[in-house]
Amino acid sequence: MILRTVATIPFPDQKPGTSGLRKPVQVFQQPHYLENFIQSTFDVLEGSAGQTLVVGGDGRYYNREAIQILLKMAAANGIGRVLLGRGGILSTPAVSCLIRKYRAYGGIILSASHNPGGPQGDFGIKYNIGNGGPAPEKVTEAIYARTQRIREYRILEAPDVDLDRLGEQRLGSLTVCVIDPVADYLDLMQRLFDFDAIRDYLASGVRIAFDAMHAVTGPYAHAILEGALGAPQGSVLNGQPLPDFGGLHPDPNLVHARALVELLFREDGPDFGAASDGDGDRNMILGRRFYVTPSDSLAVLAANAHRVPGYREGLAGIARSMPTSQAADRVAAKLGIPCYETPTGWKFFGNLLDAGKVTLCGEESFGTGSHHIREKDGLWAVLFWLNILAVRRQSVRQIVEDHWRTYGRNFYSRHDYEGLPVEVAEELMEHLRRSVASWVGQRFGSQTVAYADDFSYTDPVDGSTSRNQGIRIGFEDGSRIVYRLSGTGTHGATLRVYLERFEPDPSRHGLDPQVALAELIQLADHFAQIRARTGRQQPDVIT
Ligand code: VG1
Ligand code: CO
Repeated sequence: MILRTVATIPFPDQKPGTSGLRKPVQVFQQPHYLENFIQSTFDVLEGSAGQTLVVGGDGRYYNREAIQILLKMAAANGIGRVLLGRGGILSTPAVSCLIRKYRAYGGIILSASHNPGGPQGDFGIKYNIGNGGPAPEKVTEAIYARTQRIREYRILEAPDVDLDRLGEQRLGSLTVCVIDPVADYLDLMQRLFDFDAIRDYLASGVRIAFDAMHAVTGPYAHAILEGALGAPQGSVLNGQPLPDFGGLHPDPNLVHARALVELLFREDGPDFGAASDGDGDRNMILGRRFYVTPSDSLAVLAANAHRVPGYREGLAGIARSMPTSQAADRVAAKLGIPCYETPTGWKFFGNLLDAGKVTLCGEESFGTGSHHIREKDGLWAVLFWLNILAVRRQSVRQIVEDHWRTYGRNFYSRHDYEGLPVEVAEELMEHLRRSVASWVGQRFGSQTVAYADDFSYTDPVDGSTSRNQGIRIGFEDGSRIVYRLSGTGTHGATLRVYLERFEPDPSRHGLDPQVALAELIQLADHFAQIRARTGRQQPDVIT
């Protein structure tokens, strides 16, 4: 085995976004591209010599090749041990679980999460720190700064590691330990949820469908839902991870998880349905002929947490990303606990969780999680729902409608305009940034603007400030419109428009959200001149 030092030059575009570095596969396949980013990451990790890293990916195209490169570079950079999921497979929440359980130095996840996969799709890489969570901005900024100065990287010339053989293998001074990707995660879930109660509930004849979308959660769902919990074989759909996700787009929403939605909306459909994304940290929850918005899901979990063993002691607090609806705030108020509002991206929850200030966290983008790890967790959310259903023995629809009767309903929707020219999207945001302050106090239709700004967040734990996190326009009745540009897309710009209106009157809770939000949708276009500036008549994706 030869340790090689390879000369390289910087790539200008290696700035991590909302969650790691994501690019088309072909960009990652360029000579030195992946290597530069990995070396830059190792360069900013102080004291990593001899330490343990957790490594795994979502099984997408280029996963196995990237892992071989990563292992050889870890060996050349003095890492002591790598815990690697068999076949190169680990979900994002499983990585977080393993880092914490084995007190690893950190972890590297090969995934572009909800982005499409395959040779024409996207690839990604993200670094997680010792608390198990996504690297905070000061770390990702240091990695990026390093990528702009890199001159060489180190790699071991050695035969490939057998990714599929459990047990230890040596790569120079590095020990690669190939582990079962599911076991430790299952163990953690069994300590949080009442598996006996869920097993009884599933044995009572209810039917569930979990769509793994040929992404990473297949092995986890087979082992947990059909194995440990005894759901009938066939409850897990598309359960085999495939490099191209079987042609599916593993983004669990009403558009991309269409087949599951159609199944659940049949008269004789299953009682409970769920799906997760590429790397297993997202979840979509459905009942028979019923869709639960992620914002409502967070609120329902919070209101029912005392029924679940892992949360019986109560919640310290709740955190949600700024564009997520304020449904959870109402539960927090009733429970007498604080509710924090953070910028978009799971990395902002890490400090609050570490400091014990919050127990549950959520984002409108199908992300929910808790202090059990430091990532959002798709299957965890599914088990949380199943545990509540097992205790309450009501339908998903009954539970959510009952929640609305108690707390009122926060009508909510997100409109995405994808693949816009970058300049058009940036000018639209700049126009808003310049104009919003002048709209405060003005009346538009039935709404009066109460506040309007570009959201800025100061972390209550470390005092760091993150600016320009989304334009928000708040109205006197509590309604909101929020605008952001996506930080995970790889083609052009994606504009996200988030809409929210509170409705206390139960006789109006059955309205279609697009109808209930019609005035706000119109105002959102009026303020940002979306149609005029983009030429688009409607959004590409509505969730
Ligand atoms: C999106 C979501 C954000 C989420 C992020 C990563 O980011 O809006 O809430 O944390 O994806 O999720 P953006 O910048 O595109 O809006 V995942 O499951 O793709 O890692
Ligand atoms: Co994800």
